[in-house]
Amino acid sequence: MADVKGLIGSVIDAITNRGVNRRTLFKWTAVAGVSSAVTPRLLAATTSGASKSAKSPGTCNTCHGQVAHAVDFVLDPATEDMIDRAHSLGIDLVWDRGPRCKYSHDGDAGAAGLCCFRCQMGPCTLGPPTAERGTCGATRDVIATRDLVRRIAGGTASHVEHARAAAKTLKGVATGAIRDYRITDAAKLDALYQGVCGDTGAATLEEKALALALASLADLSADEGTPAWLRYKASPERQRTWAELGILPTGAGAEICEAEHRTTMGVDGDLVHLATDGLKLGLVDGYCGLHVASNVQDVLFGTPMMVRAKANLSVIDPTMINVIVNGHEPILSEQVVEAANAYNGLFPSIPINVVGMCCTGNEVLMRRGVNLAGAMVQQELAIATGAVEVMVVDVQCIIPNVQNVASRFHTQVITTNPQAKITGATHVEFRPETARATAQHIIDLAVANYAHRDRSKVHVPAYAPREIVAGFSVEQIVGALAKVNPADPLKPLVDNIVANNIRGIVAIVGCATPRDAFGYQHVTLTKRLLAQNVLVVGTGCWGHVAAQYGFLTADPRYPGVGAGLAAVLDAVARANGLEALPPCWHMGSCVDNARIEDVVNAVAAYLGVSIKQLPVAASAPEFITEKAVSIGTWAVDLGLLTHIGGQPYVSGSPALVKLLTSDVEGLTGGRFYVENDPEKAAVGIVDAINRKRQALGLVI
Ligand code: BF8
Repeated sequence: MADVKGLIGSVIDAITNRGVNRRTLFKWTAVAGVSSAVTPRLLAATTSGASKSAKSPGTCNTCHGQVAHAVDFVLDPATEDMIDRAHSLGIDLVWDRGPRCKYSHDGDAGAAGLCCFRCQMGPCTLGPPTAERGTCGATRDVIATRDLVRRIAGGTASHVEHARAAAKTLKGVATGAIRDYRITDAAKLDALYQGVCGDTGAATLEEKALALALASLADLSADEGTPAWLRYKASPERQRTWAELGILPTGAGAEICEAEHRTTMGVDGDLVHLATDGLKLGLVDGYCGLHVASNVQDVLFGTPMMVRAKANLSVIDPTMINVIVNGHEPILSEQVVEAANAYNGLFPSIPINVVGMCCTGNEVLMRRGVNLAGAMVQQELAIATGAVEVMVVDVQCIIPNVQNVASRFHTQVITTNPQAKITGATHVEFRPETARATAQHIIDLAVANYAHRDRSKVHVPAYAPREIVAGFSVEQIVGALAKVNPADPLKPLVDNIVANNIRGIVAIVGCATPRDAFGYQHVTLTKRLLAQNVLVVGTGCWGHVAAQYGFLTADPRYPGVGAGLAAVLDAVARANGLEALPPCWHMGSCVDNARIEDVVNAVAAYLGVSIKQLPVAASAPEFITEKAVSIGTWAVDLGLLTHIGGQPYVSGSPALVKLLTSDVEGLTGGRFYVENDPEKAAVGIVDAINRKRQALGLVI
């Protein structure tokens, strides 16, 4: 027992002085044979940790008690293997740094949204025992809401910039200024041209592409009228609702600029007025960001159809030259894949293996079947394999520490976007006008860098990747259903929803958090929903987690899937000549959440009801980024129950919490549902779905 006490002492010392993540803590206690009765005490110690402030057991400083932690959950042994490897090399990971972040230990004001940095009179931190108002008199409601609106604006700006890049590329292709891309999906271009532009007399593909590009860019720059993409994509009922609420946006630039202005010191000082601006930004995100980026990329690079691939860190092949494409905009990664294919076509002695991370990984998976290396939180681990010649990145979710890890190996991190550089990384500026040559240059750098690989440092985990099936665009879903009923493709889906073989549809989207065991919340929620016959579709880092766990694997036994849903999946698979479908449908990157709205709109129109009446919900159980916050706001605009696993730094304003989780339902029909425990979240979501079914008169 003395040894155990000593161990506890050293553990607490380590927590106090350095911080420790919970995974490491459980490992230490397991190795030492410490009983489960002792471990909760250590957990409590981690919660009080460096700050020594009392927090209840089961919570921690990193997440301020927002997350119900998994005790021993392992998504994928390849990831665990690489975490051990990185730690053995003394490499800090995203899981390690959070508990040591000073800001996290300063009490809960930051997490509650009550730290204001809007001017130099502060920073003001509200809450007992400090003042109830900031220096300027801003209340906790105003401070928390202003910050939330700024985060929504940040996420919206990210998607709008993504859309701008896609639209400008399409414009260049249409005018001939850009020659390294072409229009790949002419049918989709034609449909979008008709829908977004109306018939403006364009005859050729190029004329239609130019009209679509200009209309898209006009939506970004306008400061009056309603975005053309919103008028085309949103249902008439939603448009009427938003018009009545006064939240129809004008152009993206004007709205984001207005939001920044309203939230600066001394402008908008009313919670409800500020919050409605947040709802408006959600629409900008959806219709000036997500829909534009997703659809224009389909026109340029092709609309995804079912593809097979592999997923986990072991897709990094130590016998090959490995290039990781990481980020979000496939304008770059499409060309890198092309250049690698061209190189491999020369039958070199060591071919190139391109693998994808984050949403860029999802993009090239969906259209090209490129293997998935991992989610955002795994990017350091990928480099720590020591077998990556180049990690080429564009924008968003590229954590700056990748360069720090790369400096321990021969890996070259190559930044490419004029908006995004990382100190120490190689910058190779990428422009669509010279895309092919730049991609070729990047491949040349990778080939040259292979000579610098230190074989003694190579460690690729010896766990076979999962076999996965992805590529579920709307066109693919409708196409697969059409094999069941060619005359009325949506009928099999809607009939099975009505009959309760499919209880409802839940879109699980967004990031994977380092605040808990990797993927635990995604997996737990997905499992529970599948078991209750809920069709789960998803995007983003959920796609990586789902792939690594096996939710994207086509297994004719449909393990863990409710009998009704399994029978539907089986019938659709057989009609398509397939042995099985994956239990979950991976619909792409985060901008591809636009695809999910298209599906939901189609079901609502088929039933003649509003989206808000459907047994449909959204969930981002592990959300991290501002982009996830803006997408979530859009989902609430759409009328969806939107579950999030943790509060978005608003808990310091009970009035704002009430607005977001309750009152807003009376406006849009949607609301946020905050539940940190995925088991409870599954119950809450299914309850909500059942209530919607009852209201529609459907069996439950
Ligand atoms: O846009 S899910 S961590 S990679 S923000 Fe980022 Fe979140 Fe991953 Fe893609 Ni989406």
